[in-house]
Amino acid sequence: MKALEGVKILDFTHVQSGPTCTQLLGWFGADVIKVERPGVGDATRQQLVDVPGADSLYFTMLNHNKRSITLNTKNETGKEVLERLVKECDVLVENFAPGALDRMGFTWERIQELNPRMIMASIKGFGPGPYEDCKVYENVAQCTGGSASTTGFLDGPPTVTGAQIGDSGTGLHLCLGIMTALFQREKTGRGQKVMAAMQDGVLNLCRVKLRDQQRLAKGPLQEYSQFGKGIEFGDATPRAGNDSGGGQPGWIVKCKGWETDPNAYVYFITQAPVWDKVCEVIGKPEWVTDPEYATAPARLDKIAAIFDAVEEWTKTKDKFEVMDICNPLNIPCGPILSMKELAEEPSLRETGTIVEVDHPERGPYLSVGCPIKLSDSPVDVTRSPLLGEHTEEILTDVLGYTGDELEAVKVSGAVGDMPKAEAAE
Ligand code: CAO
Repeated sequence: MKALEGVKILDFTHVQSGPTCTQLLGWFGADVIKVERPGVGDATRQQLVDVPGADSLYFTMLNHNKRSITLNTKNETGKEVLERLVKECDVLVENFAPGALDRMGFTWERIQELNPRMIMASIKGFGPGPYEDCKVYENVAQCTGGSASTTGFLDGPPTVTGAQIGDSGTGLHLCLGIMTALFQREKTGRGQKVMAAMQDGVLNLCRVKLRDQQRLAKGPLQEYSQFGKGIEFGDATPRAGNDSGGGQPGWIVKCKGWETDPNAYVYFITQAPVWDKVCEVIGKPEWVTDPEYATAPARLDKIAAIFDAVEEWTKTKDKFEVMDICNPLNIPCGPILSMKELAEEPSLRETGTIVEVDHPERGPYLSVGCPIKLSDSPVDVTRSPLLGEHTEEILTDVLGYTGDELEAVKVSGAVGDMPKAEAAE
């Protein structure tokens, strides 16, 4: 039995943000019914194609454990089918551009009329305010949510990060909102609207940078290496390169092989309680007692110089040797792992964090499995559906269409071709 067994999700999501949310719900055991436009489907099916004619990795890696129904929701019969789905499901999840669902005729009021228990969960780029009507993609959210202005090096431009904090991050936020609303519905019997704006999600993940913005009003940020270099602070939280910026200084330093390997680096943290061990390891035992270095406050204006010394040592070891030496001494450090190394890491395969999935059109591929592990609700990752693969199954098994009624839907143009699962295999 899975945690969300019996919960039906009407999945109106596309691209990345919404699909990450409904994929999680599917992994927790919900029945996720993905509604797609006939003949077209989620645009990502045909984006970044690496195997001609097959669904892209972009799509397959975001849409595991879902069923696909093709439905033209602007066609009258299509609207009727959608109404039946709204009555049948527990949660509607969507990340259309603002107003698209209303234009289809499915306002929040109408949805409540059809099903007062319905939880309607939306991702939008912005919350209410001057930008609420804008269409938004990942990097727009990173830039408007405070991440880009605080990422990168002091002397370089604002920088976006590879972690999809705008899309996948907001998908996670929405998923938590949905679970909370389902929990409240247990007591009230009522559904509610759940909204996660991408700007808000990114800002939430940049919380510590708003902390620093306020600290800046009281004086320079001493934990930023900019302070030790004597570079003046402006009036906004600066980009801090690889500074930890927190209570324990850290930096990315070179390891053996850095001249040819772009990932021969390690993140090294000079954890205060083990400062004596750090000094011994890097060959600076005199710093243990030298008053200029012995205490954390005394070291604050020397962060860059300290990491130069750390690097002199790390350059003599490879990144895994650094970890092997430092971990037993409780010196936190992390090798910079490439995607290639992560894809090949056996321990991640064993925990199901990296999974190999088979697909009838493209063959086996790697994906990131569920990063959240529940001891009583294990995850089985199943491949993403082909476009409309479950249309007939959903019309009959979920909505109870039979005979002439089913035929009428088929000839109405409301649904697309209906490939059978066996044919797909
Ligand atoms: N049948 C018929 N019509 C359908 C349909 C279906 N099954 N599914 C969708 N459509 C229609 C919608 O009704 C909409 O039509 P109208 O504009 O005429 O009302 C249309 O398809 C396109 O929807 P869209 O505007 O959401 O799509 P887009 O590609 O133009 O924009 C995006 C994409 C992501 C920018 C936009 O959806 C958005 O801003 N979403 C919210 C923020 C978000 O999630 N962004 C992250 C995306 S991941 O990087």
